[in-house]
Amino acid sequence: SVEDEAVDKNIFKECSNIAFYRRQKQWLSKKSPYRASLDSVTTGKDSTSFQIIDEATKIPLLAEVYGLEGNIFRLKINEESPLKPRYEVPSVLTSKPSFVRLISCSGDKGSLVLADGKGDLKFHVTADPFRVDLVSEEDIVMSINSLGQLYFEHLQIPPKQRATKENEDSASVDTSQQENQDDMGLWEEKFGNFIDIKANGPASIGLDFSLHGFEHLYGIPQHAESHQLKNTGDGDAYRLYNLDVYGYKIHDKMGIYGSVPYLLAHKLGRTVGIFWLNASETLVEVNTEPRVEYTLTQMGSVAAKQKVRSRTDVHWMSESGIIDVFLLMGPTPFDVFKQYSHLTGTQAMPPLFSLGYHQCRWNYEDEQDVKAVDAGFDEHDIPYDVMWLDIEHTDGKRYFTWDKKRFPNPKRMQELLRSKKRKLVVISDPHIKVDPDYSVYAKAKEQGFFVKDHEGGDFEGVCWPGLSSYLDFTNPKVREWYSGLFAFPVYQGSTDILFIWNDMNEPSVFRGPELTMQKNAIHHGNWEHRELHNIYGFYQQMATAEGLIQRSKGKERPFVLTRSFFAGSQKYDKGAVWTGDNKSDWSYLKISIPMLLTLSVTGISFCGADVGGFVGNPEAELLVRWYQAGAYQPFFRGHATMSTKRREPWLFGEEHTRLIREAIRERYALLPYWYSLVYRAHTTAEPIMRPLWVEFPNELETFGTEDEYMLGSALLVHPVTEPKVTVVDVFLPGSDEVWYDSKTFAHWEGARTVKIPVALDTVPVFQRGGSVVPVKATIGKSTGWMTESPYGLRVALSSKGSAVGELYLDDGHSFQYFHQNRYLHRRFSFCSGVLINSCADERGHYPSECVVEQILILGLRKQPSSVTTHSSDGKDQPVAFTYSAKTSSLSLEKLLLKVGADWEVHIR
Ligand code: NBV
Repeated sequence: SVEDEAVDKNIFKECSNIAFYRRQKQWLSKKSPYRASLDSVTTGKDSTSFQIIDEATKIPLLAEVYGLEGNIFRLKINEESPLKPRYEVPSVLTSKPSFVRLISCSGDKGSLVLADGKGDLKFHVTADPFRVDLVSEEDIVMSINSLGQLYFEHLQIPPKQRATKENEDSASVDTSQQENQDDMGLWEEKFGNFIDIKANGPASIGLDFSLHGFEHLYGIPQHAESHQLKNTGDGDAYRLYNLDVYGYKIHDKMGIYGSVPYLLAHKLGRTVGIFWLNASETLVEVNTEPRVEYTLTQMGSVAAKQKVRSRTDVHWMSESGIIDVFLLMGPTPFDVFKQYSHLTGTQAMPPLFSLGYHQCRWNYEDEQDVKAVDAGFDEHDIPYDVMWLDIEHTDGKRYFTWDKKRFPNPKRMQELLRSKKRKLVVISDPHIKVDPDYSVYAKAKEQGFFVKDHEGGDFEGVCWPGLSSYLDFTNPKVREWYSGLFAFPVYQGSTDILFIWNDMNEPSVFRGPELTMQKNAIHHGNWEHRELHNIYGFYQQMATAEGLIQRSKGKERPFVLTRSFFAGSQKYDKGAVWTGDNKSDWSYLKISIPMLLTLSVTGISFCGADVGGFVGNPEAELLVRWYQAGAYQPFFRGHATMSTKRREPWLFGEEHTRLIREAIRERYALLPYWYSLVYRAHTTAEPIMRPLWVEFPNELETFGTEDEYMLGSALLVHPVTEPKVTVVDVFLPGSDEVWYDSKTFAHWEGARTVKIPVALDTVPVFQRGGSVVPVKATIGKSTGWMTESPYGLRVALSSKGSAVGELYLDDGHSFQYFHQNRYLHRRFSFCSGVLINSCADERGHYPSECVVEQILILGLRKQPSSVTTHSSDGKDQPVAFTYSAKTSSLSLEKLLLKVGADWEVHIR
């Protein structure tokens, strides 16, 4: 059956099949030849540069060091005078990183010390052998090239040309290279039946980073692996190479759909980040030495204190491009998130509907099917926001068209959805059917908008439509043209409730090497595909999002789901990333948590996994558990592949329908909290889903936790990911914390593991003492349906009897929150028996008629004698209340307190 289908490892490369990996490994057995020439130091406006000389060949590299606002260093190393320019990744960095002037403050000859203005961070360059130490208050946080793994292949004239030109001169170099060519893959590289001919020859780069005192590293998605990075053994590096891997294997370091070449390291007292800006195939080795002798050779003083500490070495290797690395010096996890967002942007603010539940399947067959599924949700009283159509909705996989038989009247279908304030998402892939009668193909062909093969013709590969060409989204002109295809008059049958899904954009090419595009295909600017493979999908999503913005004349926020992504996708996507073709198996439900946590800490907050599992048929229990978990993950979509049985939420008997309904309804109840979290991700780069170590950075026990996580700072979620369990062990962190079971209201002090009994209707979610979570008190058909519905506040008191929280709201769909400050940002605080609703941001204004109708206070030790509300016009009103001594909870109902007004509730 499909479930048992294993990933064919012959299709995909292992490290040993990768020539640049073999070359670097072989070379590293030798002594590092690099010396920095500090006589060559020059100080420019923004950067300081010097040469790095290869002692063997004497060919210089040029190093540039930049200081960036907010504890960031950037180190660029390139050839000083390459034969031709090497690829530098465009479009990822935010337009204006602000520079800080680095001051050189070195005494001795063999080193150079650069400091930022504040002087507590130093960039210490040792000349021979070349090495960098990043020092904070006399403590070496990180060293670069201390293992001598700096590696740089200089561009060369192809051997054939060289042989004819400078016969004698080059003879010695050439013969050795030609002899070795087969297994070293310098000018060509074989894999299976594929031969990669390399017009530019070898161009690989590499560098090592030693993180002193660090044992916990995270990041470099995408892999179906644990959240904490594992040590990589021989031939087992983390691979960053965007690939379409159907039913990918879990606990594997092979590359899947997207890449973010960025990792974080955390230890008590400091978090740092390393962002390796390179879009070619990249490998990362990680190796932790638990206890190593530690000597501070140059820095002196503190050495005595720390003789032994752990260290993790990270070795980055890329096939081509330049070394361009950003060192984010923290010191806290939230500082690092901010630093990374200065470089690559924050999560775009998605429309509210996209935080609702999405119903997808490959495929909803026709308009009738869509109508019936839509009605099914209403019949079963299950809210949902978005209906999805996969590739079969098109006329022969020609995107931007409709299959006339199945969907004769797409606008009528969208009007039905609109009447319930719901939306439609349709798929649009990057491959374009070779068909001169298909206008998208004809126009792209005519204008030369396809990726070219190495001979200069349009690249052709096989995908869903049969023979296809691939739009070259790296070309700004192609993006502009593609964006225009989403204009309402151009995209026949589309309306403003239609949004887009970009799939297969690694890109997936059925008969290509590793199911992707040949590396020697040619892009705009004459760049080979190998230089930019990992950023191809990023560009499609960027163009799609731009198209949706433009069709609304700049007014509406887009939503675009993408399968492939790169560093910075969060800023263009205005939508989500999902984890591709997972399986209907408990192990895939379980691994969805670490996979999403990893995306979250690398800037991609709006992410999710196919609920139910894409491949295979989940049993009812698994499906229920998956809905319960998915309801607490940012992008919440049920999806299934073609050959699976139908699995709409009501097909598994009444009891299971009830459980799924409850899970989805709880998601809708929590939407105000979700939306406020998204706003935070958007404005201050705080991830929505947070690994425990982020919220509890001083507690070692949290550093490896990945079966539970924080949703924002208020909720701890521990999804049940195993069958037939009756009890789960939940770790509640923080010795000063109190935690409340969000259903039973039972409470515990933190820094302990508690055994929570679970039935099939239990979702272990705990509210942190000291928090206020805004909710919706009544649930409707869809988020749009609920705009006016009243709010509730769930207040959980800390051990000191206080709590704070916030609510962000706006129209949920336009850019007016941004251009006209049309939003409300409220702050709720509880202290000494008084709950206060006040303004959190005076700039925002939004006319909301909504009221807070319910308030629940957990952790109130004694029954109040009176509860009164005070409004800003001075009116006091007594309020009826219910107090439960058993659960120490107070509940206020039927209130009419305007959400946007200042008021107080006094509890005496
Ligand atoms: O378009 C069909 C599927 C889609 O449903 C799925 O979500 C994607 O990940 N798509 C892959 C292509 C084919 C998968 C076998």
